[in-house]
Amino acid sequence: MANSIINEKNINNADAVILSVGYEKTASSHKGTLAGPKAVVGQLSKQIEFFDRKLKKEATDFMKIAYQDLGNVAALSPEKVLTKISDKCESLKDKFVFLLGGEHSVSLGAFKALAKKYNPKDVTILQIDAHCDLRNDDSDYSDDPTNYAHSCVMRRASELGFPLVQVGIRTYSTDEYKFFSNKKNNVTTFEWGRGKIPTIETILKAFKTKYVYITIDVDGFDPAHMPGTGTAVQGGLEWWYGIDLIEKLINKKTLVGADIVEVSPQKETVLTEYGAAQLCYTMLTNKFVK
Ligand SMILES: [Mn+2]
Repeated sequence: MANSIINEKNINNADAVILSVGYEKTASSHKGTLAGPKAVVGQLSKQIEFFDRKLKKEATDFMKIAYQDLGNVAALSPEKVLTKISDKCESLKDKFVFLLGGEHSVSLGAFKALAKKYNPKDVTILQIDAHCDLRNDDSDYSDDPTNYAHSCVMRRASELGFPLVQVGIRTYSTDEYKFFSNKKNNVTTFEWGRGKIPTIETILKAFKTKYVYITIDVDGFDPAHMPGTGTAVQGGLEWWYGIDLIEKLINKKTLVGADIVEVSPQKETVLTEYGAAQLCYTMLTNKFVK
């Protein structure tokens, strides 16, 4: 077998476990995230250079990464999938779990497991996303409403008690606007467009806890960098701004988990899955470098 960033077969020996969750049941517009995790893992295995240009080290020399697939969960209800994810994360106990979706709703499985391991008030979630995902339910656009849709995931996270820092936001509903404007909900929203783009230092100041979790919906980035996603919105994060933000946050705080969601592979280009693999690699190398 050719070498890969995923370089450890035995989970017990791994620093981190990449957990694949192909799921897209509540996706509202363009489907296709079911194939996301496999495509990202393909890029991680074959395309990512081991030599880290920033660290000037071989990543596979200092970190051991294992891989698990949650299996075929496509037909399950959102509630069942979330329980499965959260049980799986809990069973990986002391391991750093890196979740690959799937639609954004899958992150809630990781949040639920995290809420058992830590006091949610001590873990701030950085959400890079075009959308707030702060809906109470998806009844305004779905005929079969649920509280566990991708557009509700950060509302559920907030209800669990996690402080949220949202970056790249450029579309939201009245209810979402009211929710993040209410100080009691502990949501800091950095919008893109309609004003000046914040400095990275300004964003970092919004993190008041030692522990952080990063959830990246790839539509948070500009579609020029991440075209393959279900609900693309113009004018997102520039690539190196995003990388810089992630690196600085991980170097300042303690990263306790992460996910990348909403990758929907395209026929024309592998740019999105390659970008997602780069983001995954960036988070893991900055977390585990010795
Ligand atoms: Mn999202």
